[in-house]
Formats: sequence, C-alpha cells, structure tokens
Amino acid sequence: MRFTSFRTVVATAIFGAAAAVTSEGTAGCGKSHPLPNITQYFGLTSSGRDRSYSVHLPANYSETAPYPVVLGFHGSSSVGLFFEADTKMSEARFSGNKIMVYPNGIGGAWAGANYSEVSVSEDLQFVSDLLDAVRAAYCVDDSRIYATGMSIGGGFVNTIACSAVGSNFAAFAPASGSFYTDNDALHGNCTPARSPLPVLEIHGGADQSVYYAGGAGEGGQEPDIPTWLGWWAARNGCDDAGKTVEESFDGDVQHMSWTCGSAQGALQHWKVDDMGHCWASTEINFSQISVGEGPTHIEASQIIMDFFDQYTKP
Ligand SMILES: *[C@@H]1O[C@H](CO)[C@@H](O)[C@H](O)[C@H]1NC(C)=O
Ligand SMILES: *[C@@H]1O[C@H](CO)[C@@H](O)[C@H](O)[C@H]1NC(C)=O
Ligand SMILES: *[C@@H]1O[C@H](CO)[C@@H](O)[C@H](O)[C@H]1NC(C)=O
Ligand SMILES: CC(=O)N[C@H]1CO[C@H](CO)[C@@H](O)[C@@H]1O
Repeated sequence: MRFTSFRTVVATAIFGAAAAVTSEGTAGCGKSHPLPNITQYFGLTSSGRDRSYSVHLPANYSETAPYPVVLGFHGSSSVGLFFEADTKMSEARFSGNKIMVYPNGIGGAWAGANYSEVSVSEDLQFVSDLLDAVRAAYCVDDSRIYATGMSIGGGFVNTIACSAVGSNFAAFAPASGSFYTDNDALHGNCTPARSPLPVLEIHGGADQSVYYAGGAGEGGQEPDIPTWLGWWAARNGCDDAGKTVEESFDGDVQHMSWTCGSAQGALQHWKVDDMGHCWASTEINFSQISVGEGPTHIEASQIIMDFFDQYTKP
C-alpha cells in the first residue's frame, strides 16, 4: 500500500494579516478522531498473521495538522500497554505534540532472537504495513517518523535502522538494546538506507540481561556496546576522534556525542554505570522494581523525545 501526500494549508490570521503555514500531511489528514488522549487498540493482517497495536493521539489532536509519529517497541514477555505505562511516553510532557504508536510483537517478542516466533522479514513487513495504516488513518508528518524500544524492542529498532524499511524514519533510539542481528564486525546484516542515520542508545553499565560488554545473551550473541557504537560511527561517517564525553553525577552518567559530517550529534550514547536492565527514569517504575532498582539520574523518555525533535528525514 502507498499513500500519496497532499498539502495541508493552515491559514492563521494575525492582527488582520494572514500568515500561511504549509506542510506535508498524509492521506489521514482530514479524518476526524473523536477520542484523542485515550489509547485505542487496533489490528491488521500482515504476512498472513493477525497483528495488533495501540495508538495514543495528543489531547489537542487536530486532523488538519501533520504530526510526528513515534513507534515504541516493548521488551520481551511484554506488550505495548506495559511499555506505554513504564515509559510514560503518552503523557503530554513527553509527546504532547506527537502520535504515539505501540506495536505488539508475536509471542511477546520481536524478530532477531533465537526464540523469536517470526522472521526478521515478517516483522519488518509488519512495520511497513503498520506505517501505511497509520498514514492512512491519521494526519502524519511523513518526514518525522521515529522509533524507540526497550531490550529486544531496542534490538529490533536497530534491525529496522539496518534495513530498507529504515528509510521511513528520521531517527532511532534503542534503549538497553539486545542487538542480535547486528553482532559481528562484518555488518552482513546491516545496510542502512542512508548516512548519517541518527541513532541514540541508552544502556546501564550494570545491565544483567543485556550486558554492556556483550557476549551470550538470552536470545543469541550480542555485541559489546562501545564496539557497536563504533560500527554506527563508521556507518554514519562520524568523526570518532572528535567525540565529546560529558560526565555527570560524579561520573555515574556519561553522555557521548559524535558529529557525523554536518550532522552534529547524529550518534549519541548515554551510559549509566550503576543502572541495570530497565527504562532510565528519575521516577520509580515497574521495569526498575523488577530488577530491584529505584529511580536513576536520567529521564530516557525526555532525552529520546528531545533527540527526535532535532531530526527531520531529508
Ligand atoms: C490526557 O490524559 C491524561 C491521562 O488520563 C490526563 O491526566 C490529562 O489530564 C488528559 N489531558 C487533557 C488535556 O484532557
Ligand atoms: C498541543 O499541546 C502541546 C503540549 O501538550 C503543545 O506542545 C502543542 O503546541 C499543542 N499543539 C497545538 C496545535 O496547539
Ligand atoms: C540462544 O542463544 C543463547 C546464546 O546466546 C543460548 O544460550 C541459547 O541456548 C540459545 N537458545 C536457542 C533456543 O537456540
Ligand atoms: C510500579 C509503578 O511504580 N508504576 C508506576 C509507573 O508510573 C505510572 C505513571 O506515573 C504510575 O501510575 C505507576 O504507579
């Protein structure tokens, strides 16, 4: 399915003078949605399977304004509903101007792990079909579609970034990612659609599920995070020597940022030394409780949305 973009013209009268704001919107522009700010559940058929997802529209959703879209991929043994609650990403403080979409994996997982029930090509096709459905139903700014995810969902975000389907997205932000499909220096499975492709990763140095140092994970071999970042630095044409490192909280938090050609910060990494396998947040939540932790120093949902706001697909 393809949907052609059309132009939405929003004319605003300011002190009697008309200022026209023109921007691209998808086929869903003009379709009304009576229940914004309430997460709704949908299904579609992809590769012959029933798939499901949920959508949260901002409270002030207007069908004539094109919105950025963020896809949020849950971790293993989970569903979009839990990811949404854990990250709080549907709250206006994080996504007051964005459409949030939470896809559900088959068997609580995403492709790439040795226990995944579907192939990488099937899950990538689902992402493509899901984007078509979202563009058809809602007013989407096609140049501002983003993906984030946790654990195996973060790993799958990287799988998307490494594939042709990645061409639909402006930027990617995996967290605590298990990069099963991108785990050897030959990069045989990673052919990004363009360069640079903005990527930001957040990872706990004390992660006991997806080790910072890589190795045998639950669903296969994982790269160590610095090595994996080096691969993206090369793919994105970043100046590795010019990488900046900012430390905070007595060195517990390290923020690394690369300049890639003219794109400053097109590769970024946040390492929290004492954080385990959870969503980084200054507020307690269940992914922290489940690994016996409390709040950490940084707010992943805010960092990720701020990162996305910097990038538009060229
Ligand atoms: C949107 O929903 C949230 C959660 O239910 C609620 O706290 C908030 O007040 C709502 N916003 C508006 C503008 O209605
Ligand atoms: C909708 O509300 C958000 C804050 O939650 C604000 O950032 C955005 O500008 C508002 N959009 C419109 C069209 O008023
Ligand atoms: C998946 O890979 C891990 C190694 O990372 C291994 O321990 C496990 O036995 C494998 N599981 C299956 C079902 O192949
Ligand atoms: C377990 C836990 O603390 N869950 C909290 C996650 O955040 C939401 C939104 O702030 C709370 O309502 C939950 O109680």
